[in-house]
Amino acid sequence: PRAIKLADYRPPAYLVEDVKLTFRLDPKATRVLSAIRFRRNPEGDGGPLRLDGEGLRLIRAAIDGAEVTPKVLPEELEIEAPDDFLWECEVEIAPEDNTALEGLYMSKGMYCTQCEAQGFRKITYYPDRPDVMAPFEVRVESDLPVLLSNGDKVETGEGYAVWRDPWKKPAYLFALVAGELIEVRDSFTTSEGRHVALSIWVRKGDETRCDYAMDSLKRSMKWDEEAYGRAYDLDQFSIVAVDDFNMGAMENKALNIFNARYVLASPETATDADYARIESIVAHEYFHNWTGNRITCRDWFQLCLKEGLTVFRDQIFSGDERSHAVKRIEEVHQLRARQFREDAGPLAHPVRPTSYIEINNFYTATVYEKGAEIIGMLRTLIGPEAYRKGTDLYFDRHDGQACTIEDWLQVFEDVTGRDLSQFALWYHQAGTPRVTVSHRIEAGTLVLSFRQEVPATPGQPTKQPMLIPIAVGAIGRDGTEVLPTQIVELTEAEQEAPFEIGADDAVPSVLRNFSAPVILTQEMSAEDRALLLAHDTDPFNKWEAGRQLAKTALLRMVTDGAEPDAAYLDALEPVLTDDRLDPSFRALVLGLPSDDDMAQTLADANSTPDPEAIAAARRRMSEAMARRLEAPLAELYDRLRIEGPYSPDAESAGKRSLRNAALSLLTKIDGGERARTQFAAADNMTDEVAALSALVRNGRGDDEAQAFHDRWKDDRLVMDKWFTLQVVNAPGASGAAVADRLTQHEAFDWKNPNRFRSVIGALGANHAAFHAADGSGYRLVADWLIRLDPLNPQTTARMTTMFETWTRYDADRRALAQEALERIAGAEGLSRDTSEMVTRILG
Ligand code: DPP
Ligand code: ZN
Repeated sequence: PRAIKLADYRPPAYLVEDVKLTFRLDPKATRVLSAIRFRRNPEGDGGPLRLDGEGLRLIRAAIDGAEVTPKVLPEELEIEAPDDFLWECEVEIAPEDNTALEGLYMSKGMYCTQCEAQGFRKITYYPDRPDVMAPFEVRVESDLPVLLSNGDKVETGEGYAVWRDPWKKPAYLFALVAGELIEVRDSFTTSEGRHVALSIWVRKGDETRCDYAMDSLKRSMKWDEEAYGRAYDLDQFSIVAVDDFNMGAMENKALNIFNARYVLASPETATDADYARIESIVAHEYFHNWTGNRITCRDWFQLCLKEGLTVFRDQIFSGDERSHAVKRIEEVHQLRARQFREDAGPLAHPVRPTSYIEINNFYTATVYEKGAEIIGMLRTLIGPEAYRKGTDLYFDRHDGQACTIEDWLQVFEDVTGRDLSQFALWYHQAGTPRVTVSHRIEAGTLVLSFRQEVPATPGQPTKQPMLIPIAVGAIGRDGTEVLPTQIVELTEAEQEAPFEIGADDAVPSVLRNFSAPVILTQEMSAEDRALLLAHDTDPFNKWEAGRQLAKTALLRMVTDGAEPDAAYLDALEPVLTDDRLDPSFRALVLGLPSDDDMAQTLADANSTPDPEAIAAARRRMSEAMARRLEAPLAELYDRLRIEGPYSPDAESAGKRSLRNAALSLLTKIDGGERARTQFAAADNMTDEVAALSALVRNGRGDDEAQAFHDRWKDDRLVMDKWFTLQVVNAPGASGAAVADRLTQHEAFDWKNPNRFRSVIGALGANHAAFHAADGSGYRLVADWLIRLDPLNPQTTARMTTMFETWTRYDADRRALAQEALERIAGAEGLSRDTSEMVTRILG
């Protein structure tokens, strides 16, 4: 397969004036009739009309009413055409046979679509590229009661409905839904006085679980008006929940389609984490209405233009709704776990890639999360007011256009007069920058010395120094802040920054609030870290100090067989018992770095990680924490019990998270008594799952797992949790056997992406199990990926990333992983998606 290159971008030969579609729905033989007005693009190359199309049966085609016979190739159609004409075409497709879940497909009797990035070409012939934007009118014909498409409904009658979307949009934002759906209704009046009907469409029985998504939607609409001055622009906005969905959700204009797990929630069935994710994903997709839909991407290399920005927007929204400090720690935790890992391995790529074989493989942590970090750094560098001026200008200047990263950066250059060319390297250079800092204090001046280096990544052997905003402060020996937060702009490979602190001793607090996505190396004594853990005014660095202490202690346990560090355990107690601190923050401080994080840290230090030794060290450390902190943990566990009905608000969720963190530790030493009691009495899924997970982790949860199964066997979303938690928490290397056994369970519907991920994907989250010395984890995952690929290439390809760290490990494991990867690579008829991924991972 051919690589697509950014450098080869050419404007489209034809533009589309408007689109009329008619769908005659049928599971095996849906007819799609299109009437499209084309006009030659003066900026195009003057070539013939070329339309993308895949797996379509062409019934007939006409130009200005005269039947034509185009040249039909497997992935496109070509024909000589006049400069301005009406294209009419009829094709047949079979949604029921569409197991790839791209284009028009069926999920439990319901028709739905997923067109990003290139699914529309599986629906009809079209210039399926984001820089071709047009208004759509869609007529859906079917006996099903609910027929939906983008925009506002303009006509409806027996067996049909007509929808019109007046806003120009690219085909990837097209959507259609038809089925027996229940509507949950609400409304919102915009700041411009527009009355918007809001609907969430679900399957019967799910209508009681939509309140939180609806509430999140209304809060998002209001927030975007206040934070960005963006109001909604149609009279109708819908969300549809679908059980079979490859991704999280999709921002189709006025008709968002969601993986059901990110819509449906009730206290009995959803955890606090589920509620928080629903809130952020509803917001994310809604925010795309302006950042993605009204202004879209010129080509798919610019994906971060809409995704990085929209992730940044949903992050700040969630922080505003909950707690910025806690949210930031969670974001960084995710960033390190997913994006740093990606950036450190064979799949590293720039936030704006320059080449791809299958664009679906670039919906990555780098494009999304690092893309969001870039926006955050930009705002830090220019300040919130200039940032808002810049986004206002962006919306003014580019509304209705398909844009590039250059367009985005230009508005900020224009409002600030700043040259952002060095900053732009964040989009072009892959790899996580390493920043090393040391300090000295001379006559009341703190001098920080920085060094930066960006490691080589595939295709990019050498790098230039980046513009890195580093937030710094300092804490005096007595615990008071002697330097409030300042921003240092690193631009050179080596650089010094002096600060008057009026003291001769202080501990610098560097990279506050994680102001840049870098790996920071700072030699620091355990005493100094303990001082920051106790006194840093920056909540992120307060947490980070504890994490660094934990990491150092764990590393010594793994490499030197040391005992759990008593000083670390001592330093935890005052934080744990400080009731002025947010309970959810304290819960995060109790969390140890993940096994995968420890493995990467060892690999970075050129040492070979031993998954069993890492898991054993963590277990011993947790047990030591439980013993050392037993009294305060038990006290908190009793005191934080919430009386009265469940509420998903941040404060209650914070109490539950600290209480359940305490439970997790106490279960190591109390024989499982508290967890069993909590499990039996729980009136909400957060407490139920926490108790069961704690038991399973300690090999004590068999009866409870069975009880959970019997209670929830008819609830698909809760059953996903049941599968996942058994795999993730399986002790030692037993996880692969547990996963293998679960794949034989009658409820393991492997063709459903959520269920597949709940077992096979979950194994990737159990480090010791996936990397079991006998290769059983690698083999099991390879077997299942080979099985899924012919049906669903996109989900298969995504899950190959479980292997992206394979070169970190010892020769025996490497050989086993390579064997598994080569077996996937050699599978007959392997999809383009999976083939590209496996090739890159093998290197
Ligand atoms: N554009 C979609 C999203 O990120 C892709 N899943 O919201
Ligand atoms: Zn998005």
